[in-house]
Amino acid sequence: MIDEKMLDEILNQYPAKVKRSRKQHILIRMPDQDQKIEANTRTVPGIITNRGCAFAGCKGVVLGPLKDVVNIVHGPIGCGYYAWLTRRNKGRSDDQTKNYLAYCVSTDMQESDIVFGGEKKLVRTIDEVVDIFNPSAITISATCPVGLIGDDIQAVAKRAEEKYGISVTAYNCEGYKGVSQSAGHHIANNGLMEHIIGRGDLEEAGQDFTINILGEYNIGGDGWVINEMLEELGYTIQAVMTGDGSFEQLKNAHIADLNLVQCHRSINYIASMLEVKYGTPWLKVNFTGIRATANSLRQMALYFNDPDLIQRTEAYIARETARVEQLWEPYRRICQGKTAFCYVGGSRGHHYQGLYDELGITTVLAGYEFAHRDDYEGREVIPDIKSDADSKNIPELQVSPDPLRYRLKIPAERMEELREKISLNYYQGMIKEMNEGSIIVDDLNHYETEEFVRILQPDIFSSGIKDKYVVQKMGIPSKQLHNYDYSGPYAGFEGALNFARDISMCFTNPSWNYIIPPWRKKPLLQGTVLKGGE
Ligand code: CFM
Repeated sequence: MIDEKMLDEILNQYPAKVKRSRKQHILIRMPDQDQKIEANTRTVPGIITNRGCAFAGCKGVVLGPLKDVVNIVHGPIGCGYYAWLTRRNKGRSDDQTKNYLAYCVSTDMQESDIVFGGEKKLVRTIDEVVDIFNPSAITISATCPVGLIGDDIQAVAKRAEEKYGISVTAYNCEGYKGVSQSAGHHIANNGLMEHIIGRGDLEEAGQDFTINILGEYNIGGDGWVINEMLEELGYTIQAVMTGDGSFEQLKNAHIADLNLVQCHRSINYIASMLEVKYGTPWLKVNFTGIRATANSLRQMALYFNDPDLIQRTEAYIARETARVEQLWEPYRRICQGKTAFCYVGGSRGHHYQGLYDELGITTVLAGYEFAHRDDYEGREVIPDIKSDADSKNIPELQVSPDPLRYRLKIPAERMEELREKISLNYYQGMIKEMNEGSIIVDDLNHYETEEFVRILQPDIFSSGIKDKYVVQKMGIPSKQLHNYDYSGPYAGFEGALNFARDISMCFTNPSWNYIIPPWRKKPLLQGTVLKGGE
């Protein structure tokens, strides 16, 4: 356990101003108090953070997984490297010639483009993309220099759209646009909402239980597990945003009767805007872990309130829980009593705690790289969040009810009744579910990582590639929860079983016995020899 005094000792290594700032980003959980945490502010220069940039959040996270869209990265080729599919967001298509995930398309700006402007080159790139791929949609994502030299990518997109009669949208997601990739999520959400969702001709769902899945990116095949489960239960999935998703589905996303929100951080803007514009409520779900998956399925069935669906859901949960619990018992025995750090970008820092708990593993430290206060404290704090120069940099899109397509999906009284029982249009955040004495850290940095690991000595550290090996060199296994260390899927019942197996392998791997962490070489107690008689 860490107390305020120990925390202070860790922070005392910082200059006074940095200490004051970092202190507001770290909490020791006291369940009987309303605790406030600072988040979504700039990382102090000089500190080694795990965060990415706005371009990563826009192109990499939200737009990149759309498989039938050619994503053009407008910038020098160094940024173009990240136009590759580096995030394990899998996608498959019936017509593989319309799946562009494997391609990397960049304008490869040169010095002359920086000096004289890059718009002409962007126009030529679009012509080439249409000529080679003939896609139904193109996106253009700007990297830093584009904003600095002032290329008007919006105007280029508009002209290309008129010229070719396809969707061409541009995103001013220059890396510096915000304090982290979170800014890029918001920029991408705005663009998709303004130009793509609602572009389709469909007026009605036409099928029972039609849903969209928001904030599921099909990392390691998670989305496929979820789709299979929901389809077996009788749901019709209109669109997934955006894992294995497509422009073709997305343009008709307005017809769904319910929007599921898996990752709140990256897509809550679209969820809220769809509610205002089309009257579609959203439900916060979490398909990580047996309990969370069962709970989410039950809430969905209750929303649709269909006796057959409710009964099918219960039968499915009973069958799958029994199957998985039997198979994972040996793993649970290995995991029982262990402790974990659970530090990921946004939602996963919260979601995986439930799965750890089911395996008998206690999360002693958790946090997010770039989430906002509502992801920690719950959406009720949104009105209290102060905007600053960085957040004002991202336009707030104003939407209003669509005169033709807005309709209540369920009667208003039923909506009120349901809000008492299920997470409709609400996310409670991470903190409320955390144990007394556990540590919550926003934008955990490498110095603090080393200090917290030294003191708490967790049995497993879960984070990403940027800190994985530092921690492993301390003799502690590290599980990447961004890309799953090339394993997965980890979603749903099947995924929980995969996770239990992989985590057990981390614990039973004998290699940790050969690593002596630095603190084992140092004496734990320090004493001084006093002169006789004193
Ligand atoms: Fe959402 Fe994500 Fe996450 Fe995220 Fe990400 Fe990711 Fe993530 Mo890496 S969208 S916030 S920007 S759940 S890429 S699939 S794992 S940091 S916790």
